[in-house]
Order: sequence, then structure tokens, then C-alpha cells
Amino acid sequence: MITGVTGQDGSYLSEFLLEKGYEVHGIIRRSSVDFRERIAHLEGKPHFHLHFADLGDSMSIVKVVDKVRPDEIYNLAAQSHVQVSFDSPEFTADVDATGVLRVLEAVRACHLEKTCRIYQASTSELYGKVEEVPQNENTPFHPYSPYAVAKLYGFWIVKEYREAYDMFCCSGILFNHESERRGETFVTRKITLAAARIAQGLQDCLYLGNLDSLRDWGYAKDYVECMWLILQNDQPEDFVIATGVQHSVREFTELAFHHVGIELKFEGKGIDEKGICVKGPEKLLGKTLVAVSKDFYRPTDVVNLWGDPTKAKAKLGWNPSKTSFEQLVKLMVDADMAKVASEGAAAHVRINLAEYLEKGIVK
Ligand code: NAP
Ligand code: G4F
Repeated sequence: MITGVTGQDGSYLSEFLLEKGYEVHGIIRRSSVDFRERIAHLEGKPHFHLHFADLGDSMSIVKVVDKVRPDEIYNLAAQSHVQVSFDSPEFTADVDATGVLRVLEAVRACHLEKTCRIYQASTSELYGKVEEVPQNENTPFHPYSPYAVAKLYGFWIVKEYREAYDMFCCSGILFNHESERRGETFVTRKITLAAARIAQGLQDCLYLGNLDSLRDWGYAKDYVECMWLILQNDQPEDFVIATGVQHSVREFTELAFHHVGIELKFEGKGIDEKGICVKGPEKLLGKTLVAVSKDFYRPTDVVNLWGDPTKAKAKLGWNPSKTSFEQLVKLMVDADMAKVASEGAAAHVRINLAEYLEKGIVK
């Protein structure tokens, strides 16, 4: 059973488990539009089933758990955007903190606590205002956003249920992982979409926040394998999942634009920094293609995430170097170049979204 099945990770995990021969039950919540782009190709497959429930509604979770009686639960559902958690802190706490408790209690209510293994989607945001670099399973937590504070509750309640009730429940402390399916307002996808639009003449400029922020970015498809490996381990344990390689938002931007045939030169500091086109199509030469907007600065920002995946390598046999940073950026750019090109007549919808992004309305 997968909560958050419509999300980036839920879609890849579904594919991974179906290939392994699993019967996959995904949880979806009611929406006014039936738009499940990431799992559309799985709907109708005989071993893929969908159920309505909401992490904010205990009874709905109990009913699905009782009906499905799962051997494994992957709790991926969350309000997962850090910036949005400053705008909707209470909703974020309800889903990302209490929601985890609801899943654990549903398993107990259905008397499955001795047979059902539970994976909790924890996060490197727990390290927040980092106290150690790189970060491993023993690094102290210092959450630095409403999202991270809610996820910290999720981490501790999973640990508590493991110790109090002897349940097989574990947290994967996953560092940022991206893909061509990444939500469009996370920084990597925002950059690759903008690079594709700018290269194809559909957008003038990309506005970003903190270009100095450092992340350990991996490929989502590689990371879902680890979620499964964590539940196949002999003991219930928590693991850091990361590549062990760190890059800045500026580096990601430079490389994404490079892949669409544009070389950028960054000039200026802080809010005045600009990425200027120094090589590329004639009409873009000398133009500012990347600028900084304070709309994308956060009240508190996590700026130095760098994971140490030694334990996952040693105990799970997981390979953190399967997809390099360079491969990740390229595959995301290639997918967005094709997407933007194929939109044709629908491109104006994208242009409107780009304008919203530029004006800082959608963060
Ligand atoms: P995502 O694309 O934002 O997907 C989130 C999923 O949660 C969506 O399916 C969403 O459904 C669902 N959801 C949200 N609120 C819900 C509710 N109240 N009830 C039921 N479902 C709800 O996130 P992701 O990138 O795949 O990440 C998966 C999980 O890993 C999240 O818990 C995230 O916090 C965590 N995480 C992600 C990363 C990363 O870098 N991607 C790193 C560490 C941890 P809708 O489609 O209906 O919105
Ligand atoms: O892409 P981001 O929004 O991801 P963030 O905040 O690291 O959160 C993601 O990864 C976490 C794991 O560490 C997950 F738990 C979480 O669910 C989510 O998947 O921002 C990355 C960095 C930040 O420092 C942000 O300030 O990029 C910086 N940034 C700079 N300009 C921007 C922008 N972020 C966004 N979203 N948009 C910008 O324009």
C-alpha cells in the first residue's frame, strides 16, 4: 500500500513494485480535477489498485488498511513543499506529523502490527540549520521550517512505535531526489523547464531565490529502490539515502542552460546577481536570462545539505552513484525540451505559468 501514489516517488515506487510482482494499492484523495498524470500509464493494470483516503481523515485510512490488509506500507503522502509550509503550517503539521500517527494507529487498529512493515518518508530537512557536514544517521537534527518540524514528529513517532509496540517501522532520511516527474515549483524542475522555454523562445527570464544554497541531489528512480531495501532488511532501522556529492543551485542552473546550448556568466552579488548569456543563439547574447527575486527567499533557509550514504551502502548494498549529477541534469533538461516542443498550440498555458513564476505568485 502506497500513500502519496500520485506524487513523484509514489509513481516510481509503484512501477518498481509492480515489476517485482507486487499487488500495489495506492491511496488517492478526492480532487475537483481527475488529473493523475504520473500514474495514468498504470491505471487499468490488473495488479494496480486505487483507493480514496486522506491522511487528514483517520477513519478513511483505517478502512483502506482493513480492506487491503497490506504486508508493506510506504507512507509517502505529505505536503512536501518547504516554502508552502510557511504559508500553510497547520495543514502541513496535520498531514506530515499527525498523518504519520494516523497510519501507525490504523495498522494497530487492524491488528496488523506484527505482520505489516511500514516505511516513513523522512527527510534531510531534519538536519536543517546543519550542525555537521556531511550528515549521517548520528548527526543532530535542527529542523528549520514548519515542514521540517512536522517531519521530525513523523520521525520520532515511528521510532516510538518501533520501540513501544515492537513494530517493523523505519524512516528513510532521504536527501533531495529529482526527476522529469518532479513538481514544477521545486528548484531543479523550475530551472530545467525555464531553460527549455527560454531556449525555445517562450520565456524571457528565470527568477530564483538563494543561488548559494547547496544540495545533495539524486535521481528519484534510484531512491525508490532504497525504500524497498529498507523494508527487506532483517532489522527495522533508519537510513540516510544520499549520493554523497554536493552542488549549488547556481551550478545546477549553469549546467541546465549548458544542455540547451546557452552558456551563462553570473555577475553581481545577492539580490543583484544575474546570469547573462555569453554564448548561445544570437538573439539571446548579452541578455539577462537568470535574475534573483526576494519572493523566493525563505524566512529560514536550509543551505548546506550533504549526505553520507555509508550505512545504506554497507547494510543494504545500495549504489548511491548509479546516476551522476551531470546525468540527472541532462535527463531532466532533455525531457523538458521535448515536453515544451510538443506542447505546440497548448504552449500559451505554459507561458502563463511562466509569468506567474516570474512574478513570484507560485513559489
Ligand atoms: P510529491 O510529489 O509532492 O507527492 C506528495 C504526495 O502526497 C501526492 O501524491 C499527494 O497527493 C499526496 N498527499 C498530500 N497530502 C495528502 C493528504 N492529505 N492525504 C493523502 N495524500 C496526500 O512528493 P515526493 O517528492 O514524491 O515525495 C514523497 C515523500 O517523500 C513526501 O513525504 C516528501 O515529504 C518526502 N521527501 C521527498 C524528498 C524529495 O526530494 N522528493 C526528499 C525527502 C523526503 P496529490 O497528488 O493529491 O497532491
Ligand atoms: O527545490 P527546493 O524547493 O527543495 P527543498 O526545500 O530542499 O525541499 C525538497 O527536498 C527536501 C529534502 O531535503 C524534501 F524533504 C522536501 O519535501 C522537498 O522535496 O529548494 C532547494 C533549495 C532551497 O534552499 C531553496 O531556498 O533551492 C533554493 N531555491 C532558490 N531559488 C529555490 C528557488 N527553491 C525553490 N523552490 N524555488 C526557487 O525559485
